[in-house]
Amino acid sequence: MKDEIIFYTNPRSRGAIVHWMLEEVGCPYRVQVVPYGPPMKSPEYLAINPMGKVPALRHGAEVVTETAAICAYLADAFPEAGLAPPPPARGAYYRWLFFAAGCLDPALIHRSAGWEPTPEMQGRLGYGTLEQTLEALAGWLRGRRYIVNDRFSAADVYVASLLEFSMTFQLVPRRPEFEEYVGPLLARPARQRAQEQIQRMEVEPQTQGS
Ligand SMILES: N[C@@H](CCC(=O)N[C@@H](CS)C(=O)NCC(=O)O)C(=O)O
Repeated sequence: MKDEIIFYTNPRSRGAIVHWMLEEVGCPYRVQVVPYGPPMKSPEYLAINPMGKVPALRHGAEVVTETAAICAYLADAFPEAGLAPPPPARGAYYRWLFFAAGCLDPALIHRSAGWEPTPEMQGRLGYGTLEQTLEALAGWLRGRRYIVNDRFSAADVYVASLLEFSMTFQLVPRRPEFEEYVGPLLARPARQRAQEQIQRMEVEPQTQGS
């Protein structure tokens, strides 16, 4: 199929974010579960993602890796889903999507690994400290339903997913700004559908159609 979407993922991975995004878009896609270990480092899969990591997406001839990039790509490839603001109004959209991928994600991983930047390193790391990163994000989210005005977008799928993961694993305190923002987003039908499929994948880890 010319423009078939193949979604490479693992049920225990950032692939959950792309899964939610695909369900928001509503396009047909095929799930290819990539087991951790040798299959993810096989020549066949390294040809898709040379990092040997999930998620990845093939859409016809296009291959996209990096969770935030996949979310932004899908929003652009399926404009009818309305998951990206029009280009002149994309300031906050790009700002917080890139902030989450470039600052929040590494800050969370460093904290989960037990690594704390020294004051000298804080000046060199894009995120400074996790606390600074969270303060900046909380300041933006305070009183907002969505990252971009009154419009749900791919940026919400990504930011809300990282916040939910990090609060669940107690890397981030459950501050009201985060809970009030994340709560209604997690209840969206598309996210529920994605979660149900992920749970099924855990029990039946073979390739799935959707
Ligand atoms: N920067 C990448 C990170 C992807 C990543 O680290 N994926 C993990 C799962 S969440 C993985 O595939 N790890 C397996 C490995 O490196 O062997 C993204 O945002 O998509």
